Amino acid sequence: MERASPARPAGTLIESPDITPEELQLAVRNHSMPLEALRYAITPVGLHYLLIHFDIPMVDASNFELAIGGHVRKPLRLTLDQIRSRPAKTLAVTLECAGNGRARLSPRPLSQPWLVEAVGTAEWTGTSLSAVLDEAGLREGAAEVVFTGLDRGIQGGVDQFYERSLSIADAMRDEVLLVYAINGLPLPPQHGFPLRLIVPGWYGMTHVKWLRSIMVIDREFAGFQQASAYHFRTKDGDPGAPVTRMLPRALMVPPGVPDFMSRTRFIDPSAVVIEGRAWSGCAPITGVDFSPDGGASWVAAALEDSDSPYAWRRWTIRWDAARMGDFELCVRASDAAGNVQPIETSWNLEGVQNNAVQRVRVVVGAAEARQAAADSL
Ligand SMILES: Nc1nc2c(c(=O)[nH]1)N[C@H]1C(S)=C(S)[C@@H](COP(=O)(O)O)O[C@H]1N2
Ligand SMILES: [Mo]
Repeated sequence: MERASPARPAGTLIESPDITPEELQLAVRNHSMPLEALRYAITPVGLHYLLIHFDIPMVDASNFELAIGGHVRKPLRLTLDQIRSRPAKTLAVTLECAGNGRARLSPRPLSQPWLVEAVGTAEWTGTSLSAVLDEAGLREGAAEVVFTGLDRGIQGGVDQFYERSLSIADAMRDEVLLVYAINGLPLPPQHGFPLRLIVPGWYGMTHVKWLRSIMVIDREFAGFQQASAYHFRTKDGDPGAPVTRMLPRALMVPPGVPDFMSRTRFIDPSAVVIEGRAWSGCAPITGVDFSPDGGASWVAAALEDSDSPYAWRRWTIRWDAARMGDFELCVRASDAAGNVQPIETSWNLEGVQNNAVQRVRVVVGAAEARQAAADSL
């Protein structure tokens, strides 16, 4: 089904730094994680970022059934109780939206205008997807598994249920879960109640919420969110590379206290410990570097272990903020696959995978200067 496009469809390139009403509309629905929440290893549920393309469906768990079918020997229908009575597994997993960093691009593709904090880490509890697929029995020629949500809307002129696919090999990995709980509580509506997919290491779009069906197909899935969206393309018509696993990123808790409007940070002259978290979906994080001078010089931060290979790692570094003045703090992560966060954004049409380094403006000693000025009156 094709529908008329709105006046400014997603992907329209915006030259102005001003946020449009359409972006504001998305931004108030889909919030990011406040950076101070990087202090928690496990993000409290209400602080975890959210991304919802269409509307949050209201689901009655008492008559919910997940359908598993398509290219399988034995199609299944599972109630929530049946899913919850299967062997359970809990994993701490960091999720990041593929569009994180989009608002920093220039020109900026019209879509959810994330800065840098579209991320969160939760303890997800669910049951193994591969065990369910084994029970259904993949038939000869099975190629991909399609995950369909209950939420419907129009994007790119296409009327669709939100759906994404995985290759059989990716779907059968041990860590891929059908999840019904977050941080020990049933999923709240906004995170996919009653059931969602979790694919550790992959960007957010893969983790289909409000699952209604899992269909095995014998060809490549051509759905909008798979074949059209989520590709790294620099020009129209370019087939592009599909977005899959999260590139490395480190974020810091901005030190000191913020100015209400600009969020510029103010700190007293002293030695401070800067802390943050770093993650990559490609390979383990091997290093985090900190720069107190906008990227002119870098020093290695101390990295802590993480309880889960799929969750971010804490890092700390002491910064001697003895000198009064303006500073631009930067942080950058690298992983064991050789990926290093770039200094500059890598521009693309959808504004995906922009993992350029975080920059935080800090003013040291302004409070003292203000106090001294007040004292001298
Ligand atoms: N059914 C459905 N699943 C979805 C989405 C959606 O709009 N509908 N958004 C995806 C995207 S783009 C992201 S980044 C993650 C966000 O998950 P969260 O809101 O639980 O943080 O959910 C993914 N799963
Ligand atoms: Mo996303």
